[in-house]
Amino acid sequence: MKKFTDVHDIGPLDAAVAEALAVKADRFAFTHLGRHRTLLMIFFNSSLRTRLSTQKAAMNLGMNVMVLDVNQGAWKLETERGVIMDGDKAEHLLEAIPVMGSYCDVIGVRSFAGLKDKAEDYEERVINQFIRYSGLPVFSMEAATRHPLQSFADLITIEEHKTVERPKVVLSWAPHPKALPQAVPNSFAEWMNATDYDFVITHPHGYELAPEFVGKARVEYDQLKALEGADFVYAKNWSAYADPNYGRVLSADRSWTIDAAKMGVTNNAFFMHCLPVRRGMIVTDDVIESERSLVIPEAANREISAQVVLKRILESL
Ligand code: AN0
Ligand code: CP
Repeated sequence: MKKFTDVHDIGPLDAAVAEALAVKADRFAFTHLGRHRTLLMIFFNSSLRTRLSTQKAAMNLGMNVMVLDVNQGAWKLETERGVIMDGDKAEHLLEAIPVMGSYCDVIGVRSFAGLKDKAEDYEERVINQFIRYSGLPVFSMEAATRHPLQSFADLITIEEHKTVERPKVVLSWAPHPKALPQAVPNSFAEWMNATDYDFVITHPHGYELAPEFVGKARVEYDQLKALEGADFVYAKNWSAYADPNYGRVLSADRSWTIDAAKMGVTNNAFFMHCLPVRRGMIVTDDVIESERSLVIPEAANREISAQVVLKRILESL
């Protein structure tokens, strides 16, 4: 595998999940693969899970790992070509990428959407420059429009817990005080649409996701109706995608918070969220602490999704 930025890069999902379960059963079976190989993880944004789980996955494979927090201690990077660099950015990505690439064999990049310029975000300008100018395998640790390591971990978690062949999976918008990217819901929808699950998206009017991500999903504006009979409830906030409100918070309506009454209309559904989560906004304490909450196993599976991706990249070097 030369890049991992979306669902298509992983190939057939049944094979990917089977490989994930094999890796999970024996995480240290491939420690030889990463010998004398170096992973560089580059963060333009904060992280807890991605940072730790990806580093752990790389260590399970015997790799060396370097982490660069671009906004803490590195030079501020210009990402646009053709600008006169007379501001606070001391270095251009076009020099920084090949320099960073000269010290490693694989690059992971976290670069969130700026939520100001839709075209810039949806063209994935930052991670695409890494792919183009590093000459190395590059994988997304959440880019502007997708978070595929998260969606892969979500898929593994659903496959481990489902009790019917075709579960009903509901992606529900939930309130949050700050503007968040669409990457997690976009990506979750992209991966769910690649399965044969019964997949439903629910959100208030104005929060429609890009049509290429909604795909064949059913969109239901009545949250309670959407949740009826659900086997998995996947909560997430996102900011508006549609113009002229791109990147804006249109409402923080707490009637959309996932609580026990809403979980009561489901088919005793499991609750999922990628974390970090704001309690009282996205979900109530009792739901996230309930025995149907999968947030911790879901986060634990981030190590597994990262290990499958790194393993496939190492096998292709
Ligand atoms: C980020 C987001 O919504 O994309 C990261 C989630 C994994 N969340 C926050 O910034 C709170
Ligand atoms: N779910 C997730 O990617 O978490 P972090 O932002 O903490 O890495």
